[in-house]
Amino acid sequence: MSTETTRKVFRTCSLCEATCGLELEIQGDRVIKVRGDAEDVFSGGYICPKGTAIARVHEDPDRLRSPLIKRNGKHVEASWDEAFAEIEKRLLPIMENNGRDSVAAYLGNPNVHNMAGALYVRPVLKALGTRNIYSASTVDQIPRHVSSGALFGSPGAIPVPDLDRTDFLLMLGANPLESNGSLCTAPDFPGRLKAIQKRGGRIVVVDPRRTRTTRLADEHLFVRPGSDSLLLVAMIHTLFEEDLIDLGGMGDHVNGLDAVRVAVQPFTPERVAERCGVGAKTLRRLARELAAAERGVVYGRMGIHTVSFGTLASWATDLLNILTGNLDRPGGSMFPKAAGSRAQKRAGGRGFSTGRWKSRVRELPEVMGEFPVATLADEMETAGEGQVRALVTIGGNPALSTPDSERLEKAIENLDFMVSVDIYCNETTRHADVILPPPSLLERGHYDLSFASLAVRNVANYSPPVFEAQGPSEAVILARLALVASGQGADAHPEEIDDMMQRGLVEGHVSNPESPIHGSGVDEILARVSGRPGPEALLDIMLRMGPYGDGFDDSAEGLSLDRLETRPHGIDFGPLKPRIPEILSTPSARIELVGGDILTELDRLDRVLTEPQPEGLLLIGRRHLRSNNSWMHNVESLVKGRSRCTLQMHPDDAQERELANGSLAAIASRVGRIVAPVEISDDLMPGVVSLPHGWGHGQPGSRLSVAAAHPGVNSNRLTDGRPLDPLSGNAVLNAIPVEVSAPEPD
Ligand SMILES: Nc1nc2c(c(=O)[nH]1)N[C@H]1C(S)=C(S)[C@@H](COP(=O)(O)OP(=O)(O)OC[C@H]3O[C@@H](n4cnc5c(=O)[nH]c(N)nc54)[C@H](O)[C@@H]3O)O[C@H]1N2
Ligand SMILES: Nc1nc2c(c(=O)[nH]1)N[C@H]1C(S)=C(S)[C@@H](COP(=O)(O)OP(=O)(O)OC[C@H]3O[C@@H](n4cnc5c(=O)[nH]c(N)nc54)[C@H](O)[C@@H]3O)O[C@H]1N2
Ligand code: SF4
Ligand SMILES: [Mo]
Repeated sequence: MSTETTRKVFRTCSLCEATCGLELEIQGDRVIKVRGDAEDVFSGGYICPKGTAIARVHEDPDRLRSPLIKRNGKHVEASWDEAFAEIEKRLLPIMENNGRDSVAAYLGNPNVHNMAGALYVRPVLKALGTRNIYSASTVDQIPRHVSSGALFGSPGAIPVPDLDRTDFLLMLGANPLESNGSLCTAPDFPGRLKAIQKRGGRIVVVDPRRTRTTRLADEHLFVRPGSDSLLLVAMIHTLFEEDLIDLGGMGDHVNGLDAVRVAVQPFTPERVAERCGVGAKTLRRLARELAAAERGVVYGRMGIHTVSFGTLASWATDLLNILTGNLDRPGGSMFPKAAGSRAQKRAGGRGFSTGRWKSRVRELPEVMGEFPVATLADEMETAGEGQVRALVTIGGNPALSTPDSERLEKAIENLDFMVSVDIYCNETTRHADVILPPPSLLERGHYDLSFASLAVRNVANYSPPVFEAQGPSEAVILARLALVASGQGADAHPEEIDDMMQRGLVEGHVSNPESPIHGSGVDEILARVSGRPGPEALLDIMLRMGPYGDGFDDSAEGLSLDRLETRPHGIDFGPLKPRIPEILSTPSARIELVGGDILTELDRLDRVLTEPQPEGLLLIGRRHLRSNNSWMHNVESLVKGRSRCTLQMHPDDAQERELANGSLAAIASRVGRIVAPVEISDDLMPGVVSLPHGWGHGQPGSRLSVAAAHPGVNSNRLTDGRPLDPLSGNAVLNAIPVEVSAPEPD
């Protein structure tokens, strides 16, 4: 028996958006047990199988512990100084000879789960000075930002369903029993859904596939993939037609109600029903039910955002909430107020615009400073001034995560240089000339900067590192990368970046006449946070200057990182409170119901409806509780058992193609062809097939021994980089036309 003492630590799980509290039992340098933290103010002990696996990722022998440099086609271990010297030697000449836009950056999903990613990527991008910025946002939630920009004037003003107080939830294209929720941070999402039913409420789920979530729901409606915007707009139509509009408290805060009435006129339930696969009577009933609910809310996610009308569908969910008086009221759709956000100003602002510049090849508009990742390969392949010759990836695996990925990988292979900040050598980073591995998730402090502003309660929770980092922190790695890219050399001190960022943040506050520290000395304030690592120092400033902060007044009761550290289970600031009009940043200080280019999308929707309905199978994705996008398949406990990377299809569709359960099927789209085992299931709507993403491991040069034994196939070889949601540039990952057949014998 070990004589080492065990210690208990509490930590917020940073693996998905649910932010569960974990209780870790530590012995020496090992995690011996992980359970849910029963006292966590938000999750109350809830945990999923991935939460336990956080320890397995930390221990994973395949996780990189030192930088790798590619020499003669093979990755070899190198020191940190060698790695940065290599980047300086190879990246700078490309920038100097071909211009700043010749370097592209891809920022992956883990950046939003990580303080370094949230705070230190910005200086890297600034130093690169490129317009070729890409991220997981354009294969995910960017339509939601664009619709919020149009309606509320700010892409960050995203309302969330007030799950704990609603009694009617209409949920579309989300499967929180597997995903644990998205753009709605709610640990124990399943329990919160059951609680709706326990208090007599109703849940209706719209999904082309029967899922664990639809099984829990009171009603499940199959919908034809890609058609939700029609369904939602027909519901809006019904509200007008049947005189069910009741803006409630929003009456004085909206512009454009008549324009909506006119624009939705053509979309009668009867006209859209066949396209949606949902009857007109049902559509009308849903609209009436929402209007009649005392506290109702419409919530949509991946399945309605990653389609060709993603922004319109996101807009339509908000419109339904606004028109039924459910926006900004308890039990409806509400705006969180995060502890790390800026204490609120007055309503009104400059509003939101896109297209300030365009991509070189396809002339796609920039959205939030990014181009659609679906056009990254175009920018690499197409010769001419500004052609992308080098790539920086930070916590991303676009070779598995982004559309038409076989083409993207070929383009990456032809680059002159690539550097990746990543904990693994995987399908993407195997192509990198230099890999810079940050410490593990347990070797860093954690605060959910992103998800606190999407949470169904206002909470704050800080987790100190569990173990001392074995190498430079991710913030230091990114700071050094920024210094190299800005020409200050591989030897420059990363503290310069810390100082620059802290100074910038504090200067903003002391120069603001409404700030409690207006007129204070910058150095005096900086001295108060010194001694903390860079991200923590920034966090402390943000918390102290935030809506619950002490404003740097030590005698005040308010929040500071010191105070938060005394509360290992977090601090609960209570349920969400109304925030309109203060949250509005439109020039009119009102909600612009037809802001942005929403009306042009309604016109396009009308045109689509007049075209003949395309025939053939439509491919959709799916998530599993034991998955996490592309990168946790190297944990044995999460991949053991039957292969999950199967093509699910309806028995009729299988029979028509003479495909048996377990047999292989060839799946072909406009851009690619893959082979996967068939899983026959009447969970699928006829005409719809489903394949999960994030698989396709075992590639030469990657170092993922467990994942290689459970490779699966890459569904993004089928997704197409050409069609996009025009307003946001989001890729179309659901409703992909495919042909499925028995593979030709070799
Ligand atoms: N067909 C299809 N494609 C999809 C989706 C879909 O539903 N269908 N979903 C899309 C969505 S929503 C998303 S968010 C994207 C996700 O796609 P990506 O943005 O590519 O993110 P991940 O697949 O999560 O890959 C994460 C990478 O970060 C690394 N990593 C993990 N932790 C850390 C860390 O702490 N620091 C650093 N530097 N690296 C780390 C991992 O090794 C891995 O390489 O995929 C999208 N792609
Ligand atoms: N276990 C696990 N959890 C995760 C992740 C993971 O990979 N695994 N990834 C995380 C990330 S990055 C994200 S963004 C979130 C996403 O979280 P969710 O938004 O909940 O995403 P999914 O679980 O993919 O659920 C999407 C649902 O949409 C349905 N769907 C597909 N097409 C359509 C359509 O056209 N219309 C409608 N109405 N439905 C459609 C699918 O059948 C599926 O049930 O999950 C996060 N949590
Ligand atoms: S639901 Fe998400 S946050 Fe909670 S334990 Fe699982 S992976 Fe971690
Ligand atoms: Mo995502």
